Amino acid sequence: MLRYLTSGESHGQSLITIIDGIPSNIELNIDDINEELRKRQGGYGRGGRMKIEKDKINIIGGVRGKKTIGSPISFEIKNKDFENWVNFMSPMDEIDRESRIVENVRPGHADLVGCLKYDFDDARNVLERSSARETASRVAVGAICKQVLKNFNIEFTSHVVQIGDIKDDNIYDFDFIKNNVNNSEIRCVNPSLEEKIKNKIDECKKDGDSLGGIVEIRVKNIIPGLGSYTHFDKKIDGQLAMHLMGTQAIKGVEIGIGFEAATKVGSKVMDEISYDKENGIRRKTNNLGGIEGGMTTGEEMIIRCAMKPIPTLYKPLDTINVNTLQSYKASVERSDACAVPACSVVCENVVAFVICQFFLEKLGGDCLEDLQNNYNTYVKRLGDRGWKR
Ligand code: EPS
Repeated sequence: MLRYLTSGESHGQSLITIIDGIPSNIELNIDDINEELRKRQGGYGRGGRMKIEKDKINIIGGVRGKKTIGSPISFEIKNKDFENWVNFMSPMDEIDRESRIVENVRPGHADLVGCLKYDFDDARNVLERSSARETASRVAVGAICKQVLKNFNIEFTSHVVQIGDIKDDNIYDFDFIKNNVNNSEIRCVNPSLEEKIKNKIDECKKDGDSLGGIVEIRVKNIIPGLGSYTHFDKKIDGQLAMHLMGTQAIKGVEIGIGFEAATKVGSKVMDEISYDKENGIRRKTNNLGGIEGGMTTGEEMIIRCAMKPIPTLYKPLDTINVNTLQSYKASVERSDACAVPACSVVCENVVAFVICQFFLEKLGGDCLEDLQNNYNTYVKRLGDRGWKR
């Protein structure tokens, strides 16, 4: 079972991650992993922190001479900002708690309930871990998973389809998104919306407010049969939703046409099936986003995630002091006005982890060679049953 654990605070020394279950003999390209980390740091609307950090992965274990060896892979991503926070964050030295204490808990952040649950008088203990800084680790995990799946031609892309109330209603094909998304500062492939959205972010920032949005993740060249209908926790859509909802600030996940399916009659939702010798088994539409009965159909996967606006507001909302219970305006921490473009990179890599988990579960293999053999056997059997890439 492919799994990972992350540890580390936003302004601590570094983020530490261990992934267990990556087969041996997978060649890793460090530049590709760092490129994903760089993309996550970007996007119009980010705040001052991203000018300090230059995220890079430092692999510590589980890899030799650029190839995985089947052992747990451990890596570190340093927080450069730690230098400015040593006196407040050092794990084992005396620290100055008072100067960075957060008592006026921010609505929408984990601050209040975190303090109540873990019995803290300082929400810094909560926010340092609940911070979206941790998504750097999750992106690196996804980037490693992508390098496993690259051997089987499985590709990923993502883009921003909405920021605030500005929405891109166009439907794009996979390659168009992949070829254009990195040219946009907001990861939106509709150039006519670029300025409009950037102005909206600027306005919002000036007002001390923040913006959320919707991102779309696409997966190409997937095989049918990842996941299962046989039990709730084996359904790939269930696991995708769990991992995506477990990502900071995500409030909703849709597969295919998602919530819209509830408004239509069945005949306008189901993807009709056909067969011809040349193309094999085909679908006329892909409303269900490449998943039926908790299993991949082999059609492109289409997943959307709604990100709420970031809760740290420069024009703060009403709250209480968690210790005195008196009314105050919420604490203001340095933050981003909009992190939806970064969220698209994060969610894409979270999806890559889940796909890799199901892929390895289906096809197993301690090493790349076993995985390739199992893949070829399975694809041949599917071919005999009428499925074609
Ligand atoms: C975050 C607040 C900001 C963001 C941070 C998430 O950090 P800081 O308080 O240091 O300015 O920049 O995101 C990251 C550090 C990152 O790498 O994405 C929050 O409160 O969640």
